[in-house]
Amino acid sequence: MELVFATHNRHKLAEITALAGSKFIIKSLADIGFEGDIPETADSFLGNARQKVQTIYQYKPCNCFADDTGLVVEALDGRPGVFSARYAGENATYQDNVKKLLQELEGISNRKASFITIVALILNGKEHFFEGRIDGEIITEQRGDKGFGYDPIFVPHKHRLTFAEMNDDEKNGMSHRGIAIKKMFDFLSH
Ligand code: ITT
Repeated sequence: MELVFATHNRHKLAEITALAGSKFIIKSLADIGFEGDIPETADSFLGNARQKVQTIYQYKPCNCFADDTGLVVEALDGRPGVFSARYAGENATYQDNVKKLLQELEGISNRKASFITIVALILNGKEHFFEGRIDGEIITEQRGDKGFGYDPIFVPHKHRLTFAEMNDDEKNGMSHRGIAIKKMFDFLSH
């Protein structure tokens, strides 16, 4: 079965392609010739995931999905949340965002945080949603150079390594995105 993944994020594309195995063929936006921007202006993960997948469906009706993810930090009342990509400003890099978060948490002992992913799927014109979440904590210094985004400062609950110190299989096996995508693949397999 072919599915178009509505993302401009190459790290996400690599993670999901690894999870797809041989049953699902994941097509990128480049594969369908989509080069435009995908708006994500909603105030919830679900709203943004929906906006992304609908943008692609309107461009080309097909079976497609999108993921919206954010890091929710308890001591910061849930920030950066839906603003995770632009926490340090509109054109912020991953490093800018990580540094800003570490600064905001300086001197704060409650380091609890969760990654939350909502996947929106359009299958034969009908929408479906899947959620994945992993709890953990934000450490005080960056460790590891794999993964992307906030991975170097996030250690999942009951683990010692950051996501940026894990290989793809390890991260995928427990991550927010891995959980949500596996739910979608299970749904599609039945
Ligand atoms: P698309 O919307 O094109 O899929 P994006 O990078 O904008 O790509 P999101 O809005 O879902 O994706 O993610 C917002 C930010 O959250 C992203 O820029 C990263 O900084 C962070 N993020 C998302 N998934 C992550 C992960 O698995 N590990 C670490 N940080 C992640």
